[in-house]
Amino acid sequence: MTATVFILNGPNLNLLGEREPEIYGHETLADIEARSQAHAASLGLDIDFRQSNHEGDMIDAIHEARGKACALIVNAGGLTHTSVALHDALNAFDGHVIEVHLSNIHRREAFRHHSYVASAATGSICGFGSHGYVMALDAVHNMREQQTA
Ligand code: CA2
Repeated sequence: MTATVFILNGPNLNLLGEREPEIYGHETLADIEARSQAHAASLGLDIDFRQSNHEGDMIDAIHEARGKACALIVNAGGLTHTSVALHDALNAFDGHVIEVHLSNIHRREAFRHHSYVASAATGSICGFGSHGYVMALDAVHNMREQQTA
Protein backbone atom coordinates (compact mmCIF):
# COMPACT_ATOMS: atom_id res chain seq x y z
CA MET A 1 0.00 0.00 0.00
CA THR A 2 1.23 3.52 -0.75
CA ALA A 3 2.64 5.51 2.17
CA THR A 4 1.30 8.86 1.00
CA VAL A 5 -0.98 10.80 3.33
CA PHE A 6 -3.09 13.64 1.97
CA ILE A 7 -3.42 16.48 4.50
CA LEU A 8 -6.38 18.63 3.49
CA ASN A 9 -7.10 22.04 4.95
CA GLY A 10 -10.33 23.88 4.33
CA PRO A 11 -11.59 27.45 4.16
CA ASN A 12 -9.73 30.30 5.86
CA LEU A 13 -6.88 28.15 7.13
CA ASN A 14 -4.65 30.12 4.71
CA LEU A 15 -5.15 33.03 7.15
CA LEU A 16 -3.50 31.27 10.08
CA GLY A 17 -0.93 33.38 11.87
CA GLU A 18 -2.52 36.62 10.66
CA ARG A 19 -5.52 36.92 13.00
CA GLU A 20 -7.05 35.32 16.12
CA PRO A 21 -3.75 33.94 17.49
CA GLU A 22 -5.45 33.46 20.89
CA ILE A 23 -7.59 30.75 19.26
CA TYR A 24 -5.40 29.36 16.48
CA GLY A 25 -1.85 30.18 17.60
CA HIS A 26 0.90 32.16 15.86
CA GLU A 27 2.02 29.57 13.32
CA THR A 28 1.16 29.97 9.66
CA LEU A 29 -0.14 27.10 7.54
CA ALA A 30 3.30 26.98 5.89
CA ASP A 31 4.82 26.43 9.35
CA ILE A 32 2.36 23.58 9.97
CA GLU A 33 3.18 22.09 6.57
CA ALA A 34 6.93 22.18 7.34
CA ARG A 35 6.36 20.57 10.73
CA SER A 36 4.10 17.90 9.22
CA GLN A 37 6.62 17.23 6.44
CA ALA A 38 9.47 16.75 8.91
CA HIS A 39 7.46 14.48 11.19
CA ALA A 40 6.08 12.43 8.30
CA ALA A 41 9.62 11.87 6.97
CA SER A 42 10.70 10.60 10.39
CA LEU A 43 7.87 8.04 10.20
CA GLY A 44 8.60 7.00 6.62
CA LEU A 45 5.47 8.68 5.28
CA ASP A 46 5.06 11.07 2.34
CA ILE A 47 2.58 13.90 2.57
CA ASP A 48 0.58 15.87 0.04
CA PHE A 49 -0.41 19.02 1.96
CA ARG A 50 -3.17 21.22 0.49
CA GLN A 51 -5.51 24.05 1.36
CA SER A 52 -8.63 25.22 -0.42
CA ASN A 53 -11.33 27.76 0.27
CA HIS A 54 -13.75 25.85 -1.98
CA GLU A 55 -15.94 22.90 -0.98
CA GLY A 56 -15.81 21.35 -4.46
CA ASP A 57 -12.01 21.47 -4.50
CA MET A 58 -11.94 19.70 -1.14
CA ILE A 59 -14.25 17.00 -2.49
CA ASP A 60 -12.14 16.64 -5.68
CA ALA A 61 -9.02 16.25 -3.51
CA ILE A 62 -10.71 13.48 -1.49
CA HIS A 63 -11.66 11.72 -4.74
CA GLU A 64 -8.08 12.13 -5.98
CA ALA A 65 -6.82 10.54 -2.77
CA ARG A 66 -8.65 7.32 -3.66
CA GLY A 67 -5.92 5.03 -5.03
CA LYS A 68 -3.17 7.59 -4.26
CA ALA A 69 -3.22 7.92 -0.47
CA CYS A 70 -3.25 5.43 2.39
CA ALA A 71 -4.88 7.92 4.74
CA LEU A 72 -6.40 11.38 4.95
CA ILE A 73 -5.82 13.99 7.62
CA VAL A 74 -8.57 16.58 7.32
CA ASN A 75 -9.05 19.97 8.93
CA ALA A 76 -12.13 21.02 7.01
CA GLY A 77 -12.38 24.42 8.74
CA GLY A 78 -15.93 25.76 8.77
CA LEU A 79 -17.08 23.08 6.30
CA THR A 80 -16.76 20.67 9.22
CA HIS A 81 -20.02 22.00 10.59
CA THR A 82 -22.00 22.33 7.35
CA SER A 83 -20.99 19.90 4.63
CA VAL A 84 -22.92 16.70 4.04
CA ALA A 85 -21.14 16.53 0.65
CA LEU A 86 -17.75 16.40 2.37
CA HIS A 87 -19.07 13.68 4.71
CA ASP A 88 -20.25 11.64 1.71
CA ALA A 89 -16.91 12.05 -0.10
CA LEU A 90 -14.98 10.94 3.00
CA ASN A 91 -17.20 7.87 3.29
CA ALA A 92 -16.18 6.91 -0.26
CA PHE A 93 -12.49 6.88 0.76
CA ASP A 94 -11.24 3.42 1.73
CA GLY A 95 -8.35 4.30 4.07
CA HIS A 96 -8.24 5.89 7.50
CA VAL A 97 -9.52 9.44 7.95
CA ILE A 98 -8.23 11.51 10.86
CA GLU A 99 -10.13 14.70 11.68
CA VAL A 100 -7.98 17.50 13.09
CA HIS A 101 -8.87 20.89 14.53
CA LEU A 102 -6.46 23.36 16.05
CA SER A 103 -9.02 24.58 18.57
CA ASN A 104 -11.23 22.53 20.87
CA ILE A 105 -14.47 22.86 18.90
CA HIS A 106 -16.47 21.51 21.87
CA ARG A 107 -15.45 24.44 24.10
CA ARG A 108 -16.52 27.00 21.50
CA GLU A 109 -19.85 28.19 20.06
CA ALA A 110 -22.66 25.60 19.92
CA PHE A 111 -22.65 25.65 16.09
CA ARG A 112 -19.12 24.21 16.16
CA HIS A 113 -20.08 21.25 18.37
CA HIS A 114 -21.42 19.13 15.51
CA SER A 115 -19.01 17.79 12.91
CA TYR A 116 -20.06 16.14 9.64
CA VAL A 117 -16.45 14.94 9.33
CA ALA A 118 -16.39 13.08 12.67
CA SER A 119 -18.95 10.46 11.65
CA ALA A 120 -16.90 9.67 8.51
CA ALA A 121 -13.56 9.58 10.38
CA THR A 122 -11.59 6.87 12.12
CA GLY A 123 -10.94 9.37 14.90
CA SER A 124 -10.78 13.04 15.77
CA ILE A 125 -8.16 15.25 17.41
CA CYS A 126 -8.95 18.79 18.56
CA GLY A 127 -7.65 21.39 20.93
CA PHE A 128 -3.90 20.71 20.69
CA GLY A 129 -3.05 23.39 18.14
CA SER A 130 -0.68 22.44 15.35
CA HIS A 131 0.55 19.47 17.39
CA GLY A 132 -2.72 17.82 16.36
CA TYR A 133 -1.25 17.30 12.88
CA VAL A 134 1.76 15.52 14.41
CA MET A 135 -0.57 13.41 16.55
CA ALA A 136 -2.62 12.52 13.47
CA LEU A 137 0.50 11.40 11.59
CA ASP A 138 1.47 9.25 14.59
CA ALA A 139 -2.01 7.71 14.52
CA VAL A 140 -1.67 6.88 10.80
CA HIS A 141 1.79 5.38 11.42
CA ASN A 142 0.54 3.27 14.36
CA MET A 143 -2.44 1.95 12.41
CA ARG A 144 -0.19 1.01 9.48
CA GLU A 145 2.17 -0.81 11.86
CA GLN A 146 -0.76 -2.76 13.32
CA GLN A 147 -2.00 -3.67 9.84
CA THR A 148 1.39 -5.11 8.79
CA ALA A 149 2.06 -6.87 12.15
O1 CA2 B 1 -9.92 24.77 15.07
C1 CA2 B 1 -9.88 24.51 13.86
O2 CA2 B 1 -8.90 23.99 13.30
C2 CA2 B 1 -11.08 24.89 12.97
O3 CA2 B 1 -11.23 23.88 11.98
C3 CA2 B 1 -10.74 26.22 12.33
C4 CA2 B 1 -11.88 26.81 11.50
C5 CA2 B 1 -13.19 26.83 12.29
O4 CA2 B 1 -14.25 27.25 11.45
C6 CA2 B 1 -13.52 25.47 12.89
O5 CA2 B 1 -14.70 25.57 13.66
C7 CA2 B 1 -12.38 24.96 13.76
C8 CA2 B 1 -11.51 28.24 11.05
C9 CA2 B 1 -10.34 28.26 10.09
C10 CA2 B 1 -9.37 29.34 10.40
O6 CA2 B 1 -9.98 30.62 10.35
C11 CA2 B 1 -9.21 31.73 10.60
C12 CA2 B 1 -9.89 32.92 10.51
C13 CA2 B 1 -9.20 34.10 10.73
C14 CA2 B 1 -7.85 34.08 11.05
C15 CA2 B 1 -7.18 32.87 11.14
C16 CA2 B 1 -7.86 31.68 10.90
